Amino acid sequence: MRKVAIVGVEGSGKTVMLAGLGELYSHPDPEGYFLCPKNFQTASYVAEKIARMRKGEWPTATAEDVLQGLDWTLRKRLGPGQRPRDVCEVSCLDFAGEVYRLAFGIRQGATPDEMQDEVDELLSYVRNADDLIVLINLRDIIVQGANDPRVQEAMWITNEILSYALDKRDDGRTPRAAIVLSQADSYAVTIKSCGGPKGVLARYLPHVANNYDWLDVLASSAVDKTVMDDNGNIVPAPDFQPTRLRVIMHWIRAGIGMTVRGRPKFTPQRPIQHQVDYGYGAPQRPAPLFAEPPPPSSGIGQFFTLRGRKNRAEYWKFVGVCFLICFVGGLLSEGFLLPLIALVLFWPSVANSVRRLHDMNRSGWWCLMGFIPMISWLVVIVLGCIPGTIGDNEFGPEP
Ligand SMILES: Nc1nc2c(ncn2[C@@H]2O[C@H](COP(=O)(O)OP(=O)(O)OP(=O)(O)O)[C@@H](O)[C@H]2O)c(=O)[nH]1
Ligand SMILES: [Mg+2]
Repeated sequence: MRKVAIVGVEGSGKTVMLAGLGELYSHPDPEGYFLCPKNFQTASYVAEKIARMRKGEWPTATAEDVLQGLDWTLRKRLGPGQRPRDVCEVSCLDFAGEVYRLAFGIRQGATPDEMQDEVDELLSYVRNADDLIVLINLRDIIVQGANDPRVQEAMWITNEILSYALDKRDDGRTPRAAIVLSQADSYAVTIKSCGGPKGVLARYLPHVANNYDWLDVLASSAVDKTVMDDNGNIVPAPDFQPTRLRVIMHWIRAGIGMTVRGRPKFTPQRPIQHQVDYGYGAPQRPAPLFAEPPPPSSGIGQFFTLRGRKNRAEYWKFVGVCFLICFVGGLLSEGFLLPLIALVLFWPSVANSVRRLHDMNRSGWWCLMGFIPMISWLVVIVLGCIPGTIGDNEFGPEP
């Protein structure tokens, strides 16, 4: 179960983002990933909010006493006729921004009795997340400005949420975390003029930028098209699509299988692909080198396939057998057979290294390092020592 906490003060865009993610991933993305609701409440929450937005209305502010649990299974479609693979479970909660004020704001400690359960639930939601997405609405910091007392408090709460969530837990784990600037559709020019989302943070919220510069900072929006309604308000266009939220799912996916014990790793191990082009040069994620379906786990095929993962024990077994074959072959034939043995073992050795790299959630291309003279032996040892990622990763289930 991957607990993804999408948090932020009131109006930061939590509800819109959660509904948008559910809607966007109700269809498989170009790589085949989709979200399958685990219960009716999740499906109806998304349907109701999206229907409202398609009518040109934003969802109403979440009421203080409403706590909506959303549970999905992230799945990946394989080839035609094949059953989709479960990647992980994603569970989120939608709280009212007002509960964040009670838990982290200046009224902290003055929580009315009837709200205590919500506040406790929120604290445990933030504290136990695997992935923490802290939303900051660009409108608040750019238009309202940090001189507005309500925005000041909102930013204080954001800071408090981050410090509470990233404080070391009893089990030594810390969540991966990202600051997401929401409503980026309205502020693309500002983002560009600041040189990207980190630049926006540095210009408008320097204290947050100074403290959390080491976190991922992304810009996103739940709608790709807006129109002005009769009252002059900007509302979603009836045919809007939440495609700009893909950046969020890519960030979540980049953490799957990532070890977060001990020293936290906040930056995705692989660069994430921003499908949203705000014009400030997004990093590109290379297409996976070896795609699904899963590799043959038995028979001779397992030594030749480049798909899937190999743990350290399997890797060393293979290296040991190769060594033995070379040693015995060299002895018996006084070296005459060695070139032939090398030829036969070449591809299985490459496959062995590539699958070990996959176990570490690294691209198989790294095995080319093994062809550099002098360090190839070092590569063999390093590949056999680094532990694989825990749980599923981009290349398949844990071996
Ligand atoms: N243009 C645009 N506006 C957005 C976007 N996301 C949020 N907004 C604006 O921000 C407002 C608040 O969004 P919500 O999702 O309701 O915020 P929330 O965090 O759930 O707020 P509470 O329920 O009060 O805690 C919306 O009514 C929109 O005006 C977006 O992607 N694009
Ligand atoms: Mg809400």
